[in-house]
Amino acid sequence: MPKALITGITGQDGSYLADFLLEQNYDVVGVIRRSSTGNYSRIQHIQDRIQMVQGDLIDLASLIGLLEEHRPDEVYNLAAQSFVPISWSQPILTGEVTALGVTRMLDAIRIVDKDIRFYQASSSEMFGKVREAPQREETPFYPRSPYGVAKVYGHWITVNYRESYDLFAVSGMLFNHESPRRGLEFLPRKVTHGVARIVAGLSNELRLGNLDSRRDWGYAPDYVKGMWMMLQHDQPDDFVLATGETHTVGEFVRIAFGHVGLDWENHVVVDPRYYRPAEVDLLVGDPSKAKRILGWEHSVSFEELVQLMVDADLAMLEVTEPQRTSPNINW
Ligand code: NAP
Ligand code: G4F
Repeated sequence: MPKALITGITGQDGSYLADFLLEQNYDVVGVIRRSSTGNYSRIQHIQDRIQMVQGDLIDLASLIGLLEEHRPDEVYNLAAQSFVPISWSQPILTGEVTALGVTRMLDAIRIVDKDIRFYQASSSEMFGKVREAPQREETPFYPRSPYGVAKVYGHWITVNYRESYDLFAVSGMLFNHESPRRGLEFLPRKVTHGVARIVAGLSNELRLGNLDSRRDWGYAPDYVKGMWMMLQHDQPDDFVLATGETHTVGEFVRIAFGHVGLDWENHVVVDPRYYRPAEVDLLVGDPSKAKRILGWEHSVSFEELVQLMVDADLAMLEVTEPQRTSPNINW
């Protein structure tokens, strides 16, 4: 049975990757950082099928200890301070975890067992103020946030350890991917959860920032499969995973509200509090290398994604069908 160690297993991607690897009959070890609250809601359903172990990307000794004790075949480094706005208010923490954390894990692998295959969760945020569209593996980076800068470091240190120490280390350059397990602070989930709250009568408005930026949005379970495919390939290499389509935040909002028969303009308030010091205006990826070499493709369209997320949030708030579809609800 192959063994995988996942950092960030309590996050959106870590939880879907654990689901996927269990289906492939992996032994899954999930790294949890010490917390007084212990929020494991995304992995509750598989808690008895995975090993949860304590470790932190800030602490090299904890990573070396975990690799020595569990001897994984594959390490998926998904842990990060991943919320872009926080990276301006906590830039050093973001650098410690999202940038230097990658070096700590790579060093732990170099010290303990150079045969461990390593996946780094790189990001389309590295392209930032984009130099070309669509963005591909060779597109030059121009990050626009401390988070993006940290991810550029994580990408290059992964390439560097591959070339310096002959590690099987790969960087997945993933465009935005979403799901009902997405954190509530990210735009897509903020919108779909906000719509469900309005339908449930818990609120009447949704305050958002820039409606004009464009993203290439896909469905998270498709993307975690792509991570695994990269580690099964015979050569370590870097890949873009994306849908190849781009949509504005405004389009996401319109479809989400439209799905429950509401006009977004009656509910959305643009609040400059959510504007960013520097914005990434346009992301659209070219996934053709991943398709050609790995056979990877996305399976859920943009519209399907928005709708499945709204439906999941409605179900979570236990909103019934008549309430959802009736345009005559008195808010
Ligand atoms: P997420 O939901 O924010 O999860 C982040 C995970 O990192 C959580 O499990 C968190 O643990 C853990 N973590 C944070 N700091 C840590 C530390 N110091 N030591 C150990 N673990 C720590 O992120 P996601 O959406 O699943 O994304 C997964 C990875 O892909 C991230 O690296 C992200 O930057 C990258 N990425 C995401 C996207 C996307 O669209 N989702 C696109 C490109 C790249 P707690 O639960 O304890 O907070
Ligand atoms: O959903 P977002 O917060 O995601 P963002 O910044 O694109 O980053 C996500 O995707 C990256 C991959 O490209 C990951 F690396 C990263 O970890 C994260 O998962 O914001 C999307 C867009 C932005 O342009 C933002 O300005 O939505 C805009 N937006 C407008 N109003 C808002 C809001 N974003 C948030 N979070 N909240 C708002 O109220």
